[in-house]
Amino acid sequence: MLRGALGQGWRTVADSPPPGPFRRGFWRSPIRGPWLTAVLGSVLLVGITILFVTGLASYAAYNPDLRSNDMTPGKGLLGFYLFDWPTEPYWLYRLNQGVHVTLGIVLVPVLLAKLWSVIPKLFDWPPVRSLAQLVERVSLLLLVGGAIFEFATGIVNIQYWYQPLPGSFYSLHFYGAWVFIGAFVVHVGIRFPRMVRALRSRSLRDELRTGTAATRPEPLDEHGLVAADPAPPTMSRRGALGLVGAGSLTLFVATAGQSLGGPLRRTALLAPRGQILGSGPNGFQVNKTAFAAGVTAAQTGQSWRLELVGAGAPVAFDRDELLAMPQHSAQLPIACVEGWSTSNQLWSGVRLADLARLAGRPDAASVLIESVQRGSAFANASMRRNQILDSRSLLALRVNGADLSLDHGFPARVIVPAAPGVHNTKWVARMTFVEA
Ligand code: HEM
Ligand SMILES: Nc1nc2c(c(=O)[nH]1)N[C@H]1C(S)=C(S)[C@@H](COP(=O)(O)O)O[C@H]1N2
Ligand SMILES: [Mo]
Repeated sequence: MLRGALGQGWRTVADSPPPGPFRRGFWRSPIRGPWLTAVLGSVLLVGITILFVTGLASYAAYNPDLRSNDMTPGKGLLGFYLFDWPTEPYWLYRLNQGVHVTLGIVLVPVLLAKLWSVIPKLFDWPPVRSLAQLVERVSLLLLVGGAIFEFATGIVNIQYWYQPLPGSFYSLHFYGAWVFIGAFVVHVGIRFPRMVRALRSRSLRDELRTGTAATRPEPLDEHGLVAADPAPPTMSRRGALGLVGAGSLTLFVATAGQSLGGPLRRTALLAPRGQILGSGPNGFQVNKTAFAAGVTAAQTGQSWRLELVGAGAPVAFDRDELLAMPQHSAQLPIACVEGWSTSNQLWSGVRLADLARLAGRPDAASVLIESVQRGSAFANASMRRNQILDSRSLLALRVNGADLSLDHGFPARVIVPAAPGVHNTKWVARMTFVEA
């Protein structure tokens, strides 16, 4: 269509690409081709689907419809799928976010290899051939840009490196996910038959038996992935897949321990909260120390009170009064949104349900929990009725048989099964139980 409109001049430009990557002869790898692209693509198809589902679940785990919880208040219709986050199984968030972050990291080599495998398409010449092709190229821009954006923001976030972000991580990563997934669904919809055909064109088992010397290019394809002028092989397809697999495995070993615990904990060298510093009952990960949070001994000392607000006048208790109430225990992990988690810790303290009763709101719809900490979005959180009423939901005073350390939230912190770590507020000062 464009050709017709622009006539002879365009035809000349179209038929003589500028030198370099715009010419087909520039790309000479003999293993680049639809089969390799399809193998990498099918891994990404499964992996990215899991990333998307666990990502959206992670957002739901915030209970963003409760006041003070929502990090992306402008989400509008994109929150259509939200549901009440359960407290059962208690390890749900630990699993969800461990999978999201670990899988995201492990897929990086696969994503890079996939982009390498299709890079000649970036230099397609002429850049615009028809309207349909223009639309497709724009959608590919959203696809590739969206993938790089989601992976980059995710990794920057778990490394606590926010400076390069132009806005709130939560909103960027949330909106980015929807843009990316839109482009991804379109892309998969268009390319799925081609992917299946390419996968069937060669046998994986045979490829894994073929060394470099016997490696031959795939037959020339109409889409221009296969090199027109292939170089002699320097690596087999088996070698390429092995390299990607080894990269992914290395990343797995260097990060997964932060969520799995056990002996892998010590190999989680790339995870900022992977290792355990210190020992004893309070010897498990601290995300933010009291010092870093600006919480002082004066705020948590003798004068500290827990204030309960509900029906009627507020009531206040000091720590000894809380310790004199019925004490309950629960084995629960801390599971951070950034993917790291502790193994189960034995927490003990007062049930949130008992505090709701003391506040005169045994049937509260939600509770707003506020910390003595000032000036941080992590200093408060809201919990929903199902979370208040779970018998394992505690205002913890002790952990593993000892008083909470200051860094773990002394005098009192919240712990709720299956809730994201960020809602397990430390140094709690006030709880406001509300009816609706
Ligand atoms: C296909 C790629 C990805 C998609 C579609 C995706 C999607 C999502 C979504 C929708 C959320 C919830 C956003 C929110 O809480 O506001 C989320 C949260 C998160 N994602 Fe991803 N994600 C992807 C890749 C990654 C990667 C590669 C990492 C890091 C290795 C990562 C790390 C995180 C973290 C740490 C959170 C929790 C954020 C928080 O609430 O604090 N994501 N993801
Ligand atoms: N007041 C307050 N509570 C807080 C935080 C905080 O910064 N301030 N961090 C939260 C986050 S993000 C996590 S993952 C957990 C970590 O708890 P821990 O440091 O005891 O392991 O505490 C949560 N409670
Ligand atoms: Mo966290």
